[in-house]
Amino acid sequence: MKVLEQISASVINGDAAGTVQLTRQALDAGLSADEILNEGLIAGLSEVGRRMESKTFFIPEVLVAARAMKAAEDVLKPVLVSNCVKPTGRVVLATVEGDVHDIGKNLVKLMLECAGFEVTDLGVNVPAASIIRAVSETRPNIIGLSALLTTTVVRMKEVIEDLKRNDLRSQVKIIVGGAAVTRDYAEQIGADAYSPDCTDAAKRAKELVQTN
Ligand code: B12
Repeated sequence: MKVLEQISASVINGDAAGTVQLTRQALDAGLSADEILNEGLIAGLSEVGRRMESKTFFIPEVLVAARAMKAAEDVLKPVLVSNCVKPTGRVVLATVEGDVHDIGKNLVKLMLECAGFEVTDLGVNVPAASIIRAVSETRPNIIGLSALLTTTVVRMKEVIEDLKRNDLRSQVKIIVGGAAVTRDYAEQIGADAYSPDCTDAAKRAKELVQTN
């Protein structure tokens, strides 16, 4: 088995120590942090999702897998941030109300910081009112919203409508993402950008501040 497959397998098995060790081994072997993240760790969690859907995995298995992924992320973080640049703008980031998934959001935060953004991370399960308050207080260039559930993705629309009601919509750009979001949905709710992954999210965010 190749090391990336081994990393995926150890995420699926929820083996945090093994995942950390294999991640180090992969870095030592010269694999890029991006490859390890996408083709090893995220690939493993995607399989966990499939097993969850087919009801062969339940919450306890998913939690240990998520923990293994997070442990390995700490090994990758210093490598991922080694080429970071100076501040280019401010972002308010949140997982919308009703949703506690934050692994993807945290990776987006990391990549945005790496691209030079100052990120105010409001965390998970964040009501629209808290996002509006943070926008009034910190005056960010961009709001980033994450949703992984089909039941919570609708909260993004509410945030946009609340921004309009508070006369704040024209002052910020909105980027949305997360497994439950599609490009079509982003367009439909009037977001400024959609991104399917964290590397692309940082690129889109840079474009958004340039067109500001
Ligand atoms: C880990 C996990 C959990 C963990 C979360 C731990 C944590 N701290 O995040 C726990 C166990 C808590 C959990 C709970 C639940 N989960 Co869950 N979970 C997952 C799983 C397996 C992986 C998610 C993940 O972290 N992926 C890896 C990251 C890196 O990917 P990502 O989040 O998509 O992020 C990337 C992009 O989407 C993008 N991105 C993400 N956010 C943003 C934001 C912006 C601004 C941008 C631009 C881009 C962006 O960049 C990221 C990096 O590249 C998914 C399966 C899947 N395929 O997504 C199910 C999944 C999302 N969960 C699901 C479900 C049903 C649930 C529960 C309802 C289960 C239950 N019965 O209780 C609860 C809901 C809890 C709640 N209220 O939120 C379903 C959702 C189905 C649906 N269509 O609505 C999924 C799809 C599993 C499935 N196939 O059934 N879950």
